[in-house]
Amino acid sequence: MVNPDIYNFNDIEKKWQEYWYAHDAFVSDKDDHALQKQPYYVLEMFPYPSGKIHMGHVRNYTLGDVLARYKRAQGYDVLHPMGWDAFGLPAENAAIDNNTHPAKWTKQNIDNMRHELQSLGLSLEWQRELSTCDADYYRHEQKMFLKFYQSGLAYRKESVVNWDPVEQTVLANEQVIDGCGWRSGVTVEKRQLNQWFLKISDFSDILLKQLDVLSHWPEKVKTMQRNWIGYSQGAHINFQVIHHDIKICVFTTRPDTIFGASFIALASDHPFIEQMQQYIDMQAYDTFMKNHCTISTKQEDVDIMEKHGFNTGLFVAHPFIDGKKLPIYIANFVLMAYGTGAIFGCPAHDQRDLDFARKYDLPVTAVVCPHDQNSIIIENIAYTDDGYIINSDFLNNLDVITAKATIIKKLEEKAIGQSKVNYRLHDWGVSRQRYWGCPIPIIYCDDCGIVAVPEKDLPVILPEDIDFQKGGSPLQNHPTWKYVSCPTCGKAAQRETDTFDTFFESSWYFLRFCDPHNTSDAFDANKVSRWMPVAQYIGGIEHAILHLLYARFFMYALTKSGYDGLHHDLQSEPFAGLFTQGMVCHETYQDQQGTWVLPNDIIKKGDHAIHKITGENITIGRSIKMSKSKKNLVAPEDIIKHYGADTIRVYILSDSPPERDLQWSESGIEGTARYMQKLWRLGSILSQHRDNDDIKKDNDLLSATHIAIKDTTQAIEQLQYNKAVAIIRTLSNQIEQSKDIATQKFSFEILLRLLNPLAPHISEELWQLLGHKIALCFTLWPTLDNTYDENLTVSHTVTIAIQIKGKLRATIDVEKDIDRDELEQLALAEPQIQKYIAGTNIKKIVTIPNKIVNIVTT
Ligand code: ANZ
Ligand code: ZN
Repeated sequence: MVNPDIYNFNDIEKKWQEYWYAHDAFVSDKDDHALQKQPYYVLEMFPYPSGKIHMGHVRNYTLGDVLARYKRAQGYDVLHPMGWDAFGLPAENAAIDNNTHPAKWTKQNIDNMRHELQSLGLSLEWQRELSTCDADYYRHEQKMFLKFYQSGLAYRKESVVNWDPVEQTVLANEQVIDGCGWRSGVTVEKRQLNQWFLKISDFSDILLKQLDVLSHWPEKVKTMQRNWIGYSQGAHINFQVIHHDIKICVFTTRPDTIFGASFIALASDHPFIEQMQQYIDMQAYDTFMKNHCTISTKQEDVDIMEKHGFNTGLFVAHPFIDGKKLPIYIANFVLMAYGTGAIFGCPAHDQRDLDFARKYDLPVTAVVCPHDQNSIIIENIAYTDDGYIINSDFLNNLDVITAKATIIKKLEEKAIGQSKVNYRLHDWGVSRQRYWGCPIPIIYCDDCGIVAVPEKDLPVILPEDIDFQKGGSPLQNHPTWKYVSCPTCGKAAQRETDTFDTFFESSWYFLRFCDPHNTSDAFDANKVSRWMPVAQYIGGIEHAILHLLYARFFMYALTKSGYDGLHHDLQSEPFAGLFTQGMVCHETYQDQQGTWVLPNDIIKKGDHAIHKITGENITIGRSIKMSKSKKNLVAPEDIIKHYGADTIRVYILSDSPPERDLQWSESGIEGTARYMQKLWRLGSILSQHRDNDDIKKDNDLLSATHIAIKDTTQAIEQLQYNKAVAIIRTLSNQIEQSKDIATQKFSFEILLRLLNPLAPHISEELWQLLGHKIALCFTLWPTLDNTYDENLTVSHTVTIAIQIKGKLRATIDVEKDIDRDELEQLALAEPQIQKYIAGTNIKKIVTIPNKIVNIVTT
């Protein structure tokens, strides 16, 4: 007989995890029967195998798991896979620091994290597990790249990289901190390197437009993507350089301000400079470059940077004012990567241009006047609002919009410009000078040039014997790997030694999950078209831009380069639904020296804390995202050992709505642990009543139970899991208070079924204890069998508004049609109301039965 006092989560959780696995409970596409079901693909962003799972993972994967389990119970064939985003820099750093091989380090981490995820009882289909560092995965990626190349979607061009002169290596933007290398600490230089690019810019318009059909995406993510793609409607204008047969093309969103132009500014790496070097003082230019253009090309940095310019001494002619010359500057606030890398400056109506003009003493001519004014004077603030045009010849008196249309027409007539849409989004540079990534399958031959590795020679496998101690690119340094013969002419040639950006792997892993064991192709068209798009994708907001954009781009690019099965109702969108969960936060602790202290190392007494070992006073700081650097970490592993997986799952689901940040607290997890113990007790006691009394006499509990079915279903459908937990907890209280065993048993069984997606182990165990032979993982949701009765959800209670002198102060739920006196007594007893009426006299009470109690006080 079970002991109601001992909830042995360790054994129970292990038992059910083994049961599910042995019974293929979470295997999709299993048989013909499964194929007749509706497919439902739920996916959480796959983890980087850093070594251990953190609370963010627990939250992410639990959220997805509830949905996966719920949808299975709803009769869907659910695809819920897991894999590893296994390439990347940390493995290389670990290799350098600890002298291990990245492959070994990664594999150990994966083994450890798989074990931890399994201990959470996630309903994952481990049979589909994949790891992006396996050649069986990346061989298909190499083929994709070659298809992109054949379709003109991949190309090679020179571009600027961050170069660390000490480490002799290229740095990613994240590795440049305040202009210096993160390891070496020396100033980073810019270098030109040949790199591979993917033509995401070909898809700017569709990637933008299709955001409108993603109705199950958070608005904020769509806004971020829109801004990133950065649509601008404007014009190109060609300016003739005076005394030279050369033109400068600028992109502008304000062609209406052309009469206010006072200079031209070029990006420091604009090709004009090289073309005109014999006419420019290159020594002065070099000095300018050294002083002002070394650091960053990130837009955010550029915006706040002090503006500097270099006067080339050359001029362009103003296209509409005869005899007017505009000086050509090189300016550090103009970026080559945007528009054409050249602008005309109109200081009166652009703040950056105005700052620049004041600094270099350039003319400021206002050409837009506010509608309610006769004139305008510009001091140090540019006027950027609407108005009517002045000082502008044939544009005078037009409003801004009409002036834009007029000037564009004129530019087109004179053949010196045209209207132009510009996108901020530029092509995706995918080359990385790294070892631990997918090799780019290209060979360079002196005679044949760029040669694609023939398909029969794929995959190009990473060599294992690698030396990290030399610095620089390990593949480049490898003594033999890169030397091959040209596949076309047979002459000695060299491999590309760069590897792909790791975003490449995460741009299509969700497709591979549909068909992970396919050896000949990346995926079968029928399989992907059965599963795609992912019905619900769940992950962190930090991936709102790049990862999601690249994954979307891949679907369109693959379709364009001949892959089938990717086109569906939402065109080629990969993720029909997206959910971004909030962060897991914790208080921070510091000792008297200001060193961060782990929560585990302190003892808290009220709002005061001391160090466990030294006894020293600890300062408690505000709750922020759990992070290694602030040491405000709680290890999931420890919590699972101490409280069990179901407890951590229910706690993490119950604390706050999934999209909000969650404040981790010891008392919170303990509260949940007590609740689980209570459930255990209730279930074990009920299981010991083996009488066959089938007549359920507690109508209130019955109706409460049916309402709970209805509300939980709705809450889970809307991913409001915290609400689901609250409903279930309320139901367990109602069960406890009932006196009728038959009803209690019935309700408790329902409770277990509702609880199952959230706390799968304890619910399975108690369900079995209550005598059921078929496990919950194979049991349909209560709304789908004969259990649920909508009629019983019709409420026997009503909500009463309690007013004080006509103002709403509280509401209470009471039995329908209770008598007037009782209702008034209940209203007066409400704690909220007690507060208001304390110290006053009640003059009278006006009551409308089933609706309102209005208390009139003096
Ligand atoms: C003349 C002008 C007059 C402009 C005026 C603005 C106001 P968005 O809206 O972001 O597309 N610009 C163009 N290319 C640039 C580059 N590579 N680096 C820095 N600035 C650049 O901004 C477009 C405007 O930003 C363009 O319109 C151009 O300045 C500037 F009263 O042209 B404007
Ligand atoms: Zn050749």
